[in-house]
Amino acid sequence: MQLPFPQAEEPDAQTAENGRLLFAGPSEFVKGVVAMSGLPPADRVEVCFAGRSNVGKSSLINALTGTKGLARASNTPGRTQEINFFTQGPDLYLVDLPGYGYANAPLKVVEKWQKLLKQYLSGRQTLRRAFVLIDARHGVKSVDDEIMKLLDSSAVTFQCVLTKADKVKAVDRDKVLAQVRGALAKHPAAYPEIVLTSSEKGDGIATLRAIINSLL
Ligand SMILES: Nc1nc2c(ncn2[C@@H]2O[C@H](COP(=O)(O)OP(=O)(O)OP(=O)(O)O)[C@@H](O)[C@H]2O)c(=O)[nH]1
Ligand SMILES: [Mg+2]
Repeated sequence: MQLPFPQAEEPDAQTAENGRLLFAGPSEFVKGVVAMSGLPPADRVEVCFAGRSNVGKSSLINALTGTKGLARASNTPGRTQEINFFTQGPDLYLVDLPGYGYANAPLKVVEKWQKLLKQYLSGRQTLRRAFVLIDARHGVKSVDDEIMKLLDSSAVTFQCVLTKADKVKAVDRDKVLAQVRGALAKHPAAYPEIVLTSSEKGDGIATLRAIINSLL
């Protein structure tokens, strides 16, 4: 029986190669945006990486692009405070979003990010897919569910990416996968495949590259 929300299959050799080639090209930081008025022109396909603080958004962008210091990754939750735009070749923007669900910052600041995040997720014409990152140890939390609802109502297709797969044992991972599948089933905008990744070990990176390439 096919499970709902199966794990994405590994790409065949040609598809994987196309994905590799896309990310073999240069990636460059474009700008960090703090207001909708600052967004770069919507002149290419865009994918974004959303998720709770510290889930591994910036690390995943670094792993995809093979550029360690491109997106700033850190031990301090709430590190990425702007919407950061990166180009990957001439046809694609990778967008690193500020984490949500981080309470340990001044309320005013948190509210400002959340507002911008919501405006961006619901109002960007060229946003082709949102990757919603979920820690493979923790599963979907209520803040994730809220973001998923927002994406449903904005009709932005989102795909769930489990992060830090290297930190979880197989049995625990399967429990979390079941929880994630149950949560995704409630969201019409959820793309029906999950990608399991480790930015540390490289798991799932070739698969994700191929998926992103397929959106161009
Ligand atoms: N073991 C392991 N650690 C990871 C992985 N991905 C990220 N981390 C660690 O998790 C921490 C947070 O990673 P970031 O990439 O900064 O997370 P973020 O989602 O961008 O965080 P904010 O910008 O604060 O929202 C860092 O210490 C990373 O080294 C992974 O695949 N495996
Ligand atoms: Mg970050």
